Amino acid sequence: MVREILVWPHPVLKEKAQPVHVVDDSTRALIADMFESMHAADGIGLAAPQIGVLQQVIVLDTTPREPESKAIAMINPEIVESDGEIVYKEGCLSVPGEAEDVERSAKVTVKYLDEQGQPQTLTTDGLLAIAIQHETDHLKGVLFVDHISVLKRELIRKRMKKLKNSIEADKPGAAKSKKRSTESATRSS
Ligand code: GNR
Ligand code: NI
Repeated sequence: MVREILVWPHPVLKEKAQPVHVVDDSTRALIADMFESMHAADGIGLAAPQIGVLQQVIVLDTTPREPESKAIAMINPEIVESDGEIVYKEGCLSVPGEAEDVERSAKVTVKYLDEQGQPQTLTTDGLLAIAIQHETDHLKGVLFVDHISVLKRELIRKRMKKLKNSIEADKPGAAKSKKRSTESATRSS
């Protein structure tokens, strides 16, 4: 089932996710929903808090268009080693339409449980390493906007407010709020 992705600054996105104690069918159902929601939104990663679930679960697929897509699910992921630096223009499904340079480690080693509850270790670099850091940040209540300047963050906050107002104005039976959203859009631009 495709789930709704929360948009920053939704309060749940700032919360810490809890570790998964038992990997069972409910965990695997959550992972299936996360893959479906990520692919529907054209993302390369998704963390459970983005669909309102405060559990330490992330999914990744940095090559969704390739026939041999390397889709990975990680439960309780922990970065145990980091090396080097890389700057990359990051986006986030919870901050739609925005992208900013973020500095990350170039190479990471991550320990996690797979969908069978088996412990795994992966060392990787490139976009996958960036995505792993982006997703593990989500589990700590941290978004890419927390890595950029206050000025840029506050500009994005204003644009997210406008976006929220315009979405609410488009909902059925919200004819009155449409006028308000136009006013606030005018004020803040
Ligand atoms: O789809 C996504 N693209 C992306 C691009 C650069 C760096 C990180 C990402 S992750 C993002 C999906 C998302 O929001 N995951 O939490
Ligand atoms: Ni994100």
